[in-house]
Amino acid sequence: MLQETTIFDSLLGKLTGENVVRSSRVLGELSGVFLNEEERSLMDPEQMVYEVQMHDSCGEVEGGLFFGVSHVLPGKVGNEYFMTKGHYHQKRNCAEYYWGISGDGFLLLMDESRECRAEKVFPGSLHFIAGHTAHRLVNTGETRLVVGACWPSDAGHDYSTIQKEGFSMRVVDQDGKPTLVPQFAPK
Ligand code: PAN
Ligand code: ZN
Repeated sequence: MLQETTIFDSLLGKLTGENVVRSSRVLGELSGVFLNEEERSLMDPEQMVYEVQMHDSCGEVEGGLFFGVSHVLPGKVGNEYFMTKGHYHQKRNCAEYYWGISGDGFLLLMDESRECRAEKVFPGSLHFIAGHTAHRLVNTGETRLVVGACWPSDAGHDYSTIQKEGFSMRVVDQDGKPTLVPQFAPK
């Protein structure tokens, strides 16, 4: 039997065909993500911030893999660039690969002691995200930031820790330049 093919357009970072699942996040559902909540609430709640296209051919089984592409749109809430929610993996020891496809930005990486660093993301950049490391993409450019990803299908996503505690760094526009600023943990 001839199976429908899945196509990954490696220039545009577009994934189509069989077993592709798409999901998107709009500003209205990103409460508590950006520092300036008031500014966010004044913006269009339907404004898309990012979209993920994922190839799921095995489900969340042990030993499986997921392949995805994240498209983070250009934009800012106040002076803070559009970014993903960010997460630890539910299974903390699960690692992940990211690679830059198009656009410019940063990958924020934070370990469980809240030590945070940023890696520059650009077309061709490769990023190994070790286990026990929270990760978030930030688009500091004027076009979409498109980033490929591959991770264990049983990794799961823990969003609640980041929702509660945040990252210890934010990326903001200071005098037209992306700048990392410390963010103290909420009490
Ligand atoms: C990525 C992320 C994607 C969206 O596929 O899920 O960039 O970010 P959030 O999941 O933080 O909203 C990944 O890291 N998967 O494990
Ligand atoms: Zn992940």
